[in-house]
Amino acid sequence: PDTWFPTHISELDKCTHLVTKFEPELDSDHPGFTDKAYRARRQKIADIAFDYRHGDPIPRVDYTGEDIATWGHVYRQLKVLFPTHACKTHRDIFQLLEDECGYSPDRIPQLEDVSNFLKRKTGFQLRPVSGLLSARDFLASLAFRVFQCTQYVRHGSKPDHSPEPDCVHELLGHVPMLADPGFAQFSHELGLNSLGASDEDIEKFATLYWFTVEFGICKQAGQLRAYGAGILSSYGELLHALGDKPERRPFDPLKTAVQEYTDEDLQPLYFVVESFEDMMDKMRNYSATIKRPYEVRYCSYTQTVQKL
Ligand code: H2B
Ligand code: FE
Repeated sequence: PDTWFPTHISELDKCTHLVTKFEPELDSDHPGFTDKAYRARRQKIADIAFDYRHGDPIPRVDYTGEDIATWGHVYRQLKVLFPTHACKTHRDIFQLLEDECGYSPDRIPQLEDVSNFLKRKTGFQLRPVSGLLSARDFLASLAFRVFQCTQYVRHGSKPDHSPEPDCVHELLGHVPMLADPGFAQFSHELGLNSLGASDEDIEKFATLYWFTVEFGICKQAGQLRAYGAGILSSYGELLHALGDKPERRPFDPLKTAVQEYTDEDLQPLYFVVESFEDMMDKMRNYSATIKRPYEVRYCSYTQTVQKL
């Protein structure tokens, strides 16, 4: 039996299956579990995502002083490290985001504005999501150049680490990379290759995504630099990843795809690529070997996937 997948961008309205393990309502270890006001705020932001339909402008959020303080704290710390720790693509586009898209430590950018910025740069757009999404739905949306993006801010009592994705992670880690044409094309192709794939292959794509887009390290002029969004959005992880504690191995898709990983703490293991281009080449070669029920072709005029 074939696995259903979206063939038009509007069908992403059906690709909203959440993985709820980290949510503050359900997880008594969540730093916001006992904070009623935080949970109410989170619920209001979650409702934006539940009510959202393809084509809507993304509603704006009135962030609280606490949210903005958390954002500013992370932002200021990271900015000090980016010049020596972030890859060139991230550095260049981060500057552009400050110049053209209102990025600053004093204000949390609105997803609608960032989405419009990305549309101009690479044709990517954001759509709000209320939490961690299933890997299948998340990857499928990339096929349509849509990045499902959380809109809430992590709890203020633990500004330096969040086990769940939040908009600090998305806006400081992912968005700069998605504004790079080469990386956007790569993400789009990865999404297309995931459509209709078996559960086993989705699991492998998710693991590869983890060790590249989330926690990847590349070489640049003989030095190690972070290009993964999970590293680039955490001061502690950024210092740790390029320091001498963790293990670093050369990226090899066949091996990396089956490597176990933790999403609770600093990574003990990273995979290093010779360059950004090297990572994308290797991933493309890997994807070409994955069996799928259909070949697919994307038409950008109609935002439609054709089954061949
Ligand atoms: N969901 C959300 N909301 N943001 C992500 O960055 C994300 C996700 N990443 N679901 C996905 C899973 C990724 O780790 C892979 C594809 O599983
Ligand atoms: Fe992420």
